[in-house]
Amino acid sequence: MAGFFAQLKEGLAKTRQSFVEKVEQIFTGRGKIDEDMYEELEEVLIRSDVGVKTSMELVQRLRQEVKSRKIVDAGELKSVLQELIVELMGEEKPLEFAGQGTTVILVVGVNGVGKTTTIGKLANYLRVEGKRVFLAAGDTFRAAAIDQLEIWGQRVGVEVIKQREGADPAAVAFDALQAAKSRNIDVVIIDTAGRLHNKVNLMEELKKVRRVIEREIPGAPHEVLLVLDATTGQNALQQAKLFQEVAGVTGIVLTKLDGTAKGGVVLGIQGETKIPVKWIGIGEGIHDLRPFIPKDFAAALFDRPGEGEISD
Ligand SMILES: Nc1nc2c(ncn2[C@@H]2O[C@H](COP(=O)(O)OP(=O)(O)OP(=O)(O)O)[C@@H](O)[C@H]2O)c(=O)[nH]1
Ligand SMILES: [Mg+2]
Repeated sequence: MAGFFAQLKEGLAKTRQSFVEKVEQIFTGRGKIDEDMYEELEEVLIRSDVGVKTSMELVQRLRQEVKSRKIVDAGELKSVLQELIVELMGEEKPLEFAGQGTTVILVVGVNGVGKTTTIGKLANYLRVEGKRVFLAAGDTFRAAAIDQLEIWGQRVGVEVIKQREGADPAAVAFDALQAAKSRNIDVVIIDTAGRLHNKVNLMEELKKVRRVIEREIPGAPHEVLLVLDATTGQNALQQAKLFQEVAGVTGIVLTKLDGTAKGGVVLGIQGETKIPVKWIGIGEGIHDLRPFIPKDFAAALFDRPGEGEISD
C-alpha cells in the first residue's frame, strides 16, 4: 500500500492541478503585489469551488498578512496562503466517543454520496483499532441497500442488524441499540436512506431515528456524520447547509476527492458552515477513508512534505 501521504497527494492530484497550479501562476513571474493579483486570486478560488464568501475572506486575510508582514514579493505568497488555508480549516477534530458504554454514529446524506461505503470503511477502521462494532441497516427504502451493507459487514467482519425492506428505520435503530447494549458493543454505526419520496419525508424520518437514539442512549448520537460527494462542488455546500439545519450534523465526510478537481469545496464547507470535516474518502476501497488532518491536507494540496510523510 502506498504511504499515507503519497496516497493523499495522489488523490488530490486533480484538485492540485486546477487550483494550486493556477494560484502559483498568479504568484510567480509577477514580482510585485498589486490589485490585479488579488482579483485574479479571488477568481481562481471561486472557480475552484471554494465559494464566494470564503474566497473573499481568504483574499482579505492575505491582504492583512501582506501588510503586517511587510511582504513585497508575490513569490512569498504561496506559503502564506497555505498557512491561511490551514488556519481556515482549523484543528483536527477527531470522532467523539461516549465516555462509557456504546457510541452511536448516525450517517446521513443524499443518495449516492457514499454513505454505505463510508460506513464499511469506518467500521473497518474502528475494528482495526480494537473496537467492537455493529452496523444498523437503517436504509430500508431499498432491499439492495440492506444487501450492500451486509456485504460490507462480511468484508469487515462485523455484525449487521437489519429488518426487511420497508421496515421503520427507527425500529431498526432501536433493535441495534438494544442488541449493542446487551452485548457490550463499543460503536453502532447507523446507515440511513438518501432518497425517499420527498425531502420532507426524508427529514422527518431522520428526526424520528434521532429521537429513538436519544431515548435509548443518553447523550447519543455522539456523532451525526453528513456524507458529501466532493465531485458535486457547490451542491455539496448547499446540502451541508440544509442538513445542518435539520439533522444537527456534528461532522462531515467528504467522499470522492480522488478523481475530482473540486477539492477546493473543503474550504468552502469549513468557511461557511463551520462544521468540521472529519474524514475524507479518496477511493472505493476499504482503506480509502482517512481522518481529515488540515495540515496534511494543505501540504498534500500544495505539494509540500507533510508530517504524515515523516511518520509513514
Ligand atoms: N472514487 C470514489 N468512489 C466512492 C467513494 N466513496 C463512495 N464511492 C462510490 O460511490 C458510489 C455510491 O456509494 P454508496 O456508498 O452506495 O452511496 P450511498 O450514499 O450509500 O447511496 P444510497 O444508498 O443510494 O443513498 C459507489 O459506487 C461507491 O463505490 C470515494 O471516496 N471515492
Ligand atoms: Mg447507501
